[in-house]
Amino acid sequence: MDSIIPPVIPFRGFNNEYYEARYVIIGFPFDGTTDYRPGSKLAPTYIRRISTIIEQISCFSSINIDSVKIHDLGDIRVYYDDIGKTMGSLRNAVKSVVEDNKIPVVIGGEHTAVLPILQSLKMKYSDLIVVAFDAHMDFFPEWPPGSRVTYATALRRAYDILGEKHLYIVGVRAFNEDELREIKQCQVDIVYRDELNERFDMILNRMKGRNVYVSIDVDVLDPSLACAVSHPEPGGLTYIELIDSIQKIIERGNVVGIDIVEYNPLLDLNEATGHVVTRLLCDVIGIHSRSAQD
Ligand SMILES: [Mn+2]
Repeated sequence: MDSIIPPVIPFRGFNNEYYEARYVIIGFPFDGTTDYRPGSKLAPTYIRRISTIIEQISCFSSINIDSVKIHDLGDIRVYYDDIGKTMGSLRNAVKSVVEDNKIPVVIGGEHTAVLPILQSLKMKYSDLIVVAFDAHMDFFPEWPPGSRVTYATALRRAYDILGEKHLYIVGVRAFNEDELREIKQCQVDIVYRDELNERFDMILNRMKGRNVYVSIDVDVLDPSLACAVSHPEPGGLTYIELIDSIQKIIERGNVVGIDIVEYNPLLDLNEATGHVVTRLLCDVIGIHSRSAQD
């Protein structure tokens, strides 16, 4: 695939063969619509490097990440003068991974990644449910005015693809009147940060036996542990709250794809956020692989 650039250092520093892999990592080094603090395009490179030095096992998954069959495909090629072509590269990469019955794990880059990912997943899983963990709604109909495909419209466009009652946005704690108005006209379930305990469990019942995609915007975490994002919001989820929530989804639904987006290494002076994000990636893959073994 000439729309893919193989990794210089693959995830964990070594690569399993594609044919034997259950999980396929795809980097999306793109932050071209980010108007405030760009830098998330560097995340795939940083995460790969940090992944080579972190411990094999954490107590949250109890899985040795090196025992999981992961193939790192590399980064999709980005065309800064052609967002459509850039999205097409990611769409094609995800499509072939899904057709080969593997789980795509996309490392952003900005949250616009969900569009091409969901377009591909919908072809195979027509009744797909999406759970997006995000401090924000990303639900502007257009932002900036006239622009339909940007980081601020990402989940609004996801809704276009998914239709009513198939999108859940969890951990929200900051939004704009325009988004609120739009949300009220759409059948989207928002689990505000302060409702995580009561409402989230209710929503989990609807995941039972369904195909689910999990999108993790790093800004859903509290800035005290993940401040290297373009729009940090206080009062976020703890690491354990996020891991617990994802684990509950994995226990009930059939998770068919994952992304982790919006980590910005340029804001990560001590690389603390990078370590949290890389651990999160290993834990989520570990928990998912454990559930398949049980
Ligand atoms: Mn987001």
